[in-house]
Amino acid sequence: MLKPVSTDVEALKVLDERLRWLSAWTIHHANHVRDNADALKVGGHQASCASMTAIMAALYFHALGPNDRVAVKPHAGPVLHAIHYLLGSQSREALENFRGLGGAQSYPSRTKDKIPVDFSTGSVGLGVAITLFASLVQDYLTAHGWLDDKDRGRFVALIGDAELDEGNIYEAIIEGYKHDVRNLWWIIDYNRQSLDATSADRMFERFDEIFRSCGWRVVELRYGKKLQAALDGNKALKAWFEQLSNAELSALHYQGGAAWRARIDADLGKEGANFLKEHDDVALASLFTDLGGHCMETLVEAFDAARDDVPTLFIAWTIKGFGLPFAGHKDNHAGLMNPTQMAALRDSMGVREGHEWEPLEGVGDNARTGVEALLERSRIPREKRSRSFGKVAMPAIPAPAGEEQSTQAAFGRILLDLSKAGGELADRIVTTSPDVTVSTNLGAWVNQRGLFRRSDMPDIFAQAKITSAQKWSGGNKGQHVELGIAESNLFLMLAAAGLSGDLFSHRLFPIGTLYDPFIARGLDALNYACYQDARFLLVATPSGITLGPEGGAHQSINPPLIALGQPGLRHYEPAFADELAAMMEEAFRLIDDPAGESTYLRLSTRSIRQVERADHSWRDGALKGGYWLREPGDNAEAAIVAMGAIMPEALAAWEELREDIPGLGLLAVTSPDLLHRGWTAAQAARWGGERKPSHAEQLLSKLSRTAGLVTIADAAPASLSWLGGVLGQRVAPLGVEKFGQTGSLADLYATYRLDGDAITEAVAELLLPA
Ligand SMILES: Cc1ncc(C[n+]2csc(CCOP(=O)(O)OP(=O)(O)O)c2C)c(N)n1
Ligand SMILES: [Mg+2]
Repeated sequence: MLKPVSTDVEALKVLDERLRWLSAWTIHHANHVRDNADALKVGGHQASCASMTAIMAALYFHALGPNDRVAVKPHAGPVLHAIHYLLGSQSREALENFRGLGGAQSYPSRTKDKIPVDFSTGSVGLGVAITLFASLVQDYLTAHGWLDDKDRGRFVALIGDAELDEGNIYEAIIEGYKHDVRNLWWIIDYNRQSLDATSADRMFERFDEIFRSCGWRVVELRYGKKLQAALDGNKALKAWFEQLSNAELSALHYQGGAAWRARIDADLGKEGANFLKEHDDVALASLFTDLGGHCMETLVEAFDAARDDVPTLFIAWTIKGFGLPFAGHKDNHAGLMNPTQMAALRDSMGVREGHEWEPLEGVGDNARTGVEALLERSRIPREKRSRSFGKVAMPAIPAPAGEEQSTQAAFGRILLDLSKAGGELADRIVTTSPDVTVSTNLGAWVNQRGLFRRSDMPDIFAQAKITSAQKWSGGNKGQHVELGIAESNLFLMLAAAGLSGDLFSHRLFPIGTLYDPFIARGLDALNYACYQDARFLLVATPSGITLGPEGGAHQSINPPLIALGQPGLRHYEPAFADELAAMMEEAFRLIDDPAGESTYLRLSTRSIRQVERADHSWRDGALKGGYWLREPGDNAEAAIVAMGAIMPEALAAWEELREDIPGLGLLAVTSPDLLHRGWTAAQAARWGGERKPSHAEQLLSKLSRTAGLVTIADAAPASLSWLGGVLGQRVAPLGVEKFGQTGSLADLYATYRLDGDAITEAVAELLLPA
């Protein structure tokens, strides 16, 4: 770790005030100064910003080194922009356009903001936890020899206290403890207010216990130097102060000096008299607002004292809206100063009207030199870090041999073959799974490549010569990160590993496996990963009612619809092993392509007979979302449109019907997601003058315009039924619309109408004259 730069606390205090002004002004400008054509609320959080300007000044202008990465509490985004504005790396134009198209984003965004943002935030709790997994990824890269010690850094999360109610934080620290994570600073802006009100008093002492028991050092910054000294010299006052509830404290902060006086007088009587005599109202208000999170000396000392790698939780006491007229008011979360209040703040800060945007406006000549020197010395990157793409050689991935296979088995086989063949891609794959490594068929890969542990973990069963198909030993060259059953952690791990090329300039190829229905359990974290453009391969298996006897609770219905609506994630659902091999090759390529994305493979445990291929012409279509498995006749009046594991039923129905219905086609859909995207993209391009039919249009235009489509998937029927809208063809949608139940495949397919009879009936109905 680098040593801290020498510090000028006075200059940091000036910067704290500058951040408070600039963040408040940026929000004010967007709400009250800039034209607002549609009269919609613009919003922003002046109180949440003011709460942590001192913390952020101490961090960015003193404590942070060039390799440290920070997740900033979403509603303190304007403070981060103000920091970069002072450093010269954010433009006035972007601040003037805060929350406008192309302007500084409402919440820090890695992809959309022009300043360096290490982690996007917005959905509270997730930005906190991703720092833990990013630290684990840093350790992984170091252990594998890709990251030098000099390039290692600390991972910092700036946290609103109400974020601590998000359960994903506790899931993460439990997992972190197992992996012995380090180099973390989590700093709580403990203003004891959430969005709705002041927060519950009783939880406070519990938080530090929870963290301590997960191996964290907890540092409480309750008092600033001035208040600490006053309370140390006055036991009665201290005892009185410490018994005030969160709500009482906040109310007193809001009411100010006279209220403090009245309350002390009422509660302490004679015991408080001398103290009150020594302080006028202004002094009282200033003294009691001197909490740890606003005291520069306290913050600098605390950060300097925590420079080892022990994960550290700082609980910095603050006042929400510190220094602003609504400080401490329970309703201040989205509160905005009115123009009169803003003018008063401007005057009190020595900012001249018309000079509001000047970075160091109001800073006197004496202080200016120190402040400028501090800005100059700040070691945080001014530019976005470069992203690593396109550097890894991609091998061709052959389809595993076998007349009968399931896509899940083929997935395990492909990884095993990749591992055995070796090479850069195989070395850069990191797999992870929330306690379903074996049941999602990662076992053979893990046997080959081992578990990742910072210190060696022997396989006790193997040492005892107990027969097992699965080796379970770990070491620092292992390539599988074992997770407990917490799907949110899986997605955060994929997000962090999927950003390795961005955070550390070393691309990893993360593969996460889980059961398809449990995607929903981590959905917001999945969305969060995609929102930041993390790149990974998600393999969900088993899926659908094809899981059979394992029952309804494990059968997934709607994930294809989730994928259809999820930007940044490409859904593929193969029926055959050769399709899967092509899709995995494509997924790896997409991970390493600047214009790529993540991929979701929906796989099945059902072993099915593989089709014979005359050539490779199917491959291109399969990667675009679909191909004719059985070519239709020209202008055919009907087609079966099928996806995934029920392909044998579709093929059998096609065989049965083809004599009666000449030209009947069978369209294998491999990605409703890609077909839909292509359809809308072609439409948008047409408005721009480009006339190229989408892949779905090309496929379906082989049929007559009046053709009927029977769509069938082991999923919600809406996954495919929309295809009728592409050319206006009629559709009979088959799929799963009710929760599944246990049963043999034949029984379940008959019950849920996913069998040949259902297809035959549906085709017949479509072909009946209206
Ligand atoms: C997952 C999620 N739920 C709800 C919200 C809406 N929300 C934004 S901030 C906030 C309260 C934040 O309070 P706290 O974390 O204490 O931050 P403060 O503004 O007090 O610093 C809520 C509920 C959100 N952003 N994310
Ligand atoms: Mg709060």
